Amino acid sequence: MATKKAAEKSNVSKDELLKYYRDMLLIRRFEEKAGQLYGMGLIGGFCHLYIGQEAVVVGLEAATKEGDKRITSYRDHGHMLACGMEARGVMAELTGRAGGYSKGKGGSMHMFSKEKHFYGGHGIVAAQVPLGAGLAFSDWYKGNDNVTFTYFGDGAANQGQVYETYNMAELWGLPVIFVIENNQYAMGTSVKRATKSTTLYGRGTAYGIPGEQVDGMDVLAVKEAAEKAVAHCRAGKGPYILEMMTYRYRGHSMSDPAKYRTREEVEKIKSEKDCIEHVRDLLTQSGLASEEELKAIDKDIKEIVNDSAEFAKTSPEPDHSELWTDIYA
Ligand SMILES: Cc1ncc(C[n+]2csc(CCOP(=O)(O)OP(=O)(O)O)c2C)c(N)n1
Ligand SMILES: [Mg+2]
Repeated sequence: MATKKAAEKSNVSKDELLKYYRDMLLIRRFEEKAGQLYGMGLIGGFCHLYIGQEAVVVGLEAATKEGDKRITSYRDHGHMLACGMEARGVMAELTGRAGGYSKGKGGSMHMFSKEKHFYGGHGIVAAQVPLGAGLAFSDWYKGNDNVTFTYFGDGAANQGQVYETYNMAELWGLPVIFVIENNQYAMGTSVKRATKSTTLYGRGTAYGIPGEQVDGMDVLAVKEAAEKAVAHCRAGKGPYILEMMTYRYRGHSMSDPAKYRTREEVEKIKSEKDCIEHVRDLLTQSGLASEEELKAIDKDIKEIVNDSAEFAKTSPEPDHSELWTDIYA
């Protein structure tokens, strides 16, 4: 497992660390705001927050280039923000407004951006896995060196379609990185209650796909592993599996009785492993950034998030005429 120590040794600049700090903080504050708006009744339907897991998507995005694609599950707001989609458009979609990425008709789990190569947002567990291989197939077919990042959870990793996809992806040498976000739980079921085969990345061995487990709370370790996986894919060597060991701080969705784990378990991870605190410590303890510099970033992020919430509250609801657009009849 790539460790924090190993990552700290890697040569990382102040600018790079500040970027990770900023990008992770944007996701955290955005999600906290989404949770508030949900509580106020301004967001309806399902809403799955990404709080705690920010280092995974930010570290992986650091290894991407223009043209790379990403696809994920319903826990998707962080992935959108990390690939550069606008906070306003994401928040307004959550509140079901016309200014949202799907014109207010999709909601939390159904947003896309062709421009940023973000292909959703999928509510059916593991459905995005074969779709991700399909996206990778399109690049393989065109003969370019783009890579598709296909994210799914530890629970999704027990779905049959994942293994059919592994087989075909390796057989055809598709440029896809399977990112397992192992946050230890699938709704209320812990990994250990769901399987005896708990090293999820190792299941690729049966299909000839290499993989590794990574400290997903450490953005530098994530980035390092991502670069290795990306190089493998771009070199035409086929798929790669990255199992990110991470943790979600909030409930599975906004309605979660949270009876399957103790408050102490959550607090322990928050105090010992938090991904944002880790980068903050790296910056301040090394003297690379001052408290003032970080405070200025915090303020900036707060403004972006407040602005997105204001936009999401004031953008109009979709016009009735929109009922008949963007549908297959
Ligand atoms: C095919 C299918 N089965 C069941 C569900 C209900 N369901 C929604 S999320 C979820 C848990 C998935 O957990 P995991 O893959 O670990 O992702 P996480 O929520 O932890 O990000 C389940 C069982 C579903 N949406 N689709
Ligand atoms: Mg999970």
